[in-house]
Amino acid sequence: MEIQLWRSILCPYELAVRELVVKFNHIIDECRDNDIYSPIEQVEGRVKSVSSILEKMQRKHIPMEQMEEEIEDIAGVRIICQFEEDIDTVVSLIQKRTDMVVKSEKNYLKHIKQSGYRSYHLIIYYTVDTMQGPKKLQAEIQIRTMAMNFWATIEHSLQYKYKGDMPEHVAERLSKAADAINALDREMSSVRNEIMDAQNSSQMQSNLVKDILLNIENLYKLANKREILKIQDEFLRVFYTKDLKQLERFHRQLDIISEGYRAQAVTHQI
Ligand code: 0O2
Repeated sequence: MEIQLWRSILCPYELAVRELVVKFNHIIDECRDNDIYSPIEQVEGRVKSVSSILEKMQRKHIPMEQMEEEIEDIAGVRIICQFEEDIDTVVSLIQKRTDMVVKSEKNYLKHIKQSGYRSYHLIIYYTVDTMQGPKKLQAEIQIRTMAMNFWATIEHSLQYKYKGDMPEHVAERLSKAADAINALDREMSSVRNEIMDAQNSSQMQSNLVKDILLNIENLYKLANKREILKIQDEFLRVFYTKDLKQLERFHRQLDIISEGYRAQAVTHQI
C-alpha cells in the first residue's frame, strides 16, 4: 500500500482518538466543577503505528482489505483510574453513552492473562465526520488502575525488548510483580472512602476559593475600598483556619452581601 493511502486511512482514526480523549477528559472536568469524585484520573490516546498494524496482520493472517474490520485497536484510548472500583463506573458510563456503541468487552480483571496482565477492554463503534461524510470506525478502550498501568507499561517494553521470547526468569519476576500490584490495588481499595473524602474536600475548597475571589473581584466595582479590604481580611482569616464549614459559611454570607450591593446598584440606576 502506498504511504499516501495509509495516511488517508489513518486520518479518521486520528480524529476519533482526539475526540474520544476530549470527551473523557470532559468527564473529569464535569466532576471537578461539581465537587464530585472523578472515576477517571487520566486519559491517553494513540493511533496504532503502521509497523504495529502490519505486524498484527501478519501474525493473525489478516488480508489488507479486511484490515479495518479485523484490527479493532487502530484507534486506542486508555483510561486510568485510581481504584479498581472506578473501572466498573467508567464501563457503565461508556455503556450508557449515545455516541459510542459497545461491540465487545474483555474482562482481564476477572480472567487475568497468563502474563499477569489486568485491564478491562471495550471495543466500540464510533462515528467521525470527515470531509467525505460520516465514517463509522472501531476503537479500543482500555480501562485500568494506575498500578495496573505501571505494570503493563513495563511489561510491554520488556515484551518489545525480547520480541515475544521473554526469558523464563524475567517472566517469573514480572508475574510476582503482577501479584504485588494486585495486592496494592486491594490495599488502596480498602482506604478508598477515606482517600475520596480527602480529595473531595480539597476540590470543594478550591472551588469555594475560586468563587469567593470572583465575588470579591466583582465587589470592587460596587463597594467602597475599605469595605472590600475588610472582606478580604476576613476571607484570609477564615481560609487559614482550614475549616471547610467556616469557608462555606463565609461563601454564603459573601453571596448575601454581594446580592445587597447589586440590588443597591440597580436601585441607583433607576
Ligand atoms: P499496542 O502496542 O498496545 O497497541 P493480541 O492477539 O493479544 O495481540 P487482541 O486479541 O486483539 O490482541 O486483543 P487483546 O488481548 O485484548 O490485547 C489488545 C491490547 O491489550 C494489546 O495491544 C496491549 O495493549 C494490551 N495487552 C494485552 N495483553 C497484554 C499483556 O499481556 N501485557 C501488556 N503489557 N499488554 C497487553 P497490542 O496489540 O499488544 O499493541
